[in-house]
Amino acid sequence: MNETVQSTRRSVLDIIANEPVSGPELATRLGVSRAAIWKHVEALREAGFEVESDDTGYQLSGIPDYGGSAIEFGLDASYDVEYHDSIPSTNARARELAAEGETDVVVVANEQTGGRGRLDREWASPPGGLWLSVLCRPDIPPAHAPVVTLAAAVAATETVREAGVDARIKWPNDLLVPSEDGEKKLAGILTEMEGEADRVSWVVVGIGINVRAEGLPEGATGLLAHTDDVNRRIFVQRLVERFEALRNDPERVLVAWREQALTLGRRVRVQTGGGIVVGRALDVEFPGTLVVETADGPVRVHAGDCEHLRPA
Ligand code: BT5
Repeated sequence: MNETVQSTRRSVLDIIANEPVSGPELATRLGVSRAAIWKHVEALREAGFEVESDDTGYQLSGIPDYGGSAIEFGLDASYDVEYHDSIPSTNARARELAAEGETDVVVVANEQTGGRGRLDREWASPPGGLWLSVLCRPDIPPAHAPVVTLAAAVAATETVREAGVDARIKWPNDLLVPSEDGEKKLAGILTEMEGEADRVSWVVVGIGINVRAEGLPEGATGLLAHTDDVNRRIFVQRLVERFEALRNDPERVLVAWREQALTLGRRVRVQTGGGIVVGRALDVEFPGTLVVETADGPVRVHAGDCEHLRPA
């Protein structure tokens, strides 16, 4: 869909959301023909929106459960949403869009058939989950990019908690739900980017949040194991809105990250490119560095796989 069509369609929905508005009036307000209005309404119906029409005009009476237009409708952030019932990976698709010069797009899928974690690990993405990738072009140096990932982790945690599930962050960006039989992984984040020496060109932040508990590997959990109902449309909207607000406010990201962290104060074992670091996690510093108190003093870890250990 081209941009004008998409934005006109969003405007039609906004106008008919609360009261009936006639075709001619819509046409005048949006500066398009009456035939064009009719086509937009038909397209919206095909996308699952219920639009009533009578003598008083068109009025919105139902929103589809999920899908691109459904997520865009009522989204308070300037992103286009591209939806797929099934796709290999939303990150791979967002990278393609980045290569085409796009920005401010959220790719959402109901199912991924080739979902990926960090270091090319597999990410199980059965139908019904929350699999999405946000493509943006922040004006930051590549070295600051980790803070964008932390922003996504905070946004995801806050949205999950709002949905009634007690998730916390494991450094750098896993969401875990503590339970009697240990801490289970609810969500993961995979950030990919391209940049020049001093500026990021694009960032793709892939967020995977399990909804159902079935079809997941050992040690994983889904939102529905902890709450009765999840409205994925509203969930994605709130998540994207929070992410957008946070990524422009790095100071708040760190403060909020510390508040939501499960890792700080814990004994950890971090597998880094340069070896294993064991000790007590003290703090996270800008742009996302973990400070670990080891037997040889504090060590700063920039990237790695972190494991929470039992207290010594
Ligand atoms: C991550 O990697 O945690 C990042 C996952 C990012 C997934 C999103 S979904 C939307 C977007 N599109 C993509 O293709 N990816 C992103 P990592 O820290 O490397 O963790 C991967 C490990 O988690 C695997 O090796 C498994 O052990 C485990 N795992 C796999 N699928 C899982 C799931 N659905 N829930 C919990 N754990 C899982």
